[in-house]
Amino acid sequence: MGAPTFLTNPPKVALIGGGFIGPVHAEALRRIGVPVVGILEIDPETGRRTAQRLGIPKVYASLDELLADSEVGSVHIASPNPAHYEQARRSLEAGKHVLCEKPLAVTSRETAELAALAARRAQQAAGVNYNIRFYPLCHEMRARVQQGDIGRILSVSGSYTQDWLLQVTDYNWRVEPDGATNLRAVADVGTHWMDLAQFVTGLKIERVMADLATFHPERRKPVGGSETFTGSAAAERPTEPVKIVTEDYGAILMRLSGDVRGVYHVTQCHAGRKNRLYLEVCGTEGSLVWDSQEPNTLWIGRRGRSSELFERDPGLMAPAAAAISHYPGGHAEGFPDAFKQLALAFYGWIGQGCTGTPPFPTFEDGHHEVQLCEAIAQSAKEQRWASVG
Ligand code: SOE
Repeated sequence: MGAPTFLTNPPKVALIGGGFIGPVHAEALRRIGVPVVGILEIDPETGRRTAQRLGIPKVYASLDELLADSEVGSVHIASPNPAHYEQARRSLEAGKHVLCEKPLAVTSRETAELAALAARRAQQAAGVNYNIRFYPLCHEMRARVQQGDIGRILSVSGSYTQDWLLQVTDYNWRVEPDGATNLRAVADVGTHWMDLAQFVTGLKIERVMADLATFHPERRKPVGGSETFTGSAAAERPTEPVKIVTEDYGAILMRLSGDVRGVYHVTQCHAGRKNRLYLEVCGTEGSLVWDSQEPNTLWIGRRGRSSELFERDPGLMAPAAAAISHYPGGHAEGFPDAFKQLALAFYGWIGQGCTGTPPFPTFEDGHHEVQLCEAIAQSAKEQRWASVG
């Protein structure tokens, strides 16, 4: 019998934010038996609408009200990035477990403080939602690297490409400066790529050299705002011009631990690429390549024999990867399943009394990602290599 996939007596959750990603958290939690009892939104009226849509019983008027709710044992933060720091800090201080969307906060001073606070509160789980690790074949890549299947790692490369901000009329809170690094594409999706590359290889990115570009120095903001991935719908509405300083594109050269070489690029203006993370890990004995838009297939590159396409099948996978793959081969698993698996790791760890190494991305990992963002911003500004941390 495998590990339970439906939890008994888990903490009850309050959700902050009901935009694009908050509802994905709510759905994942329901699938594993974790009740979502309340929501905090930008204002109570929006909160009521979201609560009704998602079937969440309570709407909070403020963070104070949410934190005072003794029924709530855990807080999921899916609000815009600049709000994360205060919400995460106060939730931990109130004794709640916290699962925060990425990036954990906007400065490394904030994330260092959050990581230290989490370390002092060892009985509370503190995670960052780098969900892409939880595609089963990403765990499989990590296991194959650890087993030495591809030998010594020589280089890591890839990209994270999207097209939902391609046009000047595409607008979302993410394009606005955060008042710190003011990074957007790198912070929003680049950190996913860097988290995955480091998770799979077990290496840390230590130095970076970055080139950033803002293709649209001015965008048209729909009056009344717009949601993530709703570019064309929002384009129908009246707009006002807004100056843009956050980057649409970034190209980053990297040195990882052991002097391993790396390079990736990120763009939110690549027509036809809806939401694609592409990762290649090259070693002395072979290579591993994964594409998030074909997440059930892993390409294994060989030199002296035929390369192979490995299809996700828990019966054929490494134990760590099989454990997070709940459907047999041929029954596609995707984005919502990765969320479910991260939530299971998070609440499974809480169920075991928060002991041992957390099997999910921690606040420490979230801190490192924000340090990376700062090094990337510094490198781009000064046009030279920058060290991380
Ligand atoms: C928007 O760029 C976004 O929603 C990211 O914030 C998510 O992390 C990614 O999964 C999809 O794109």
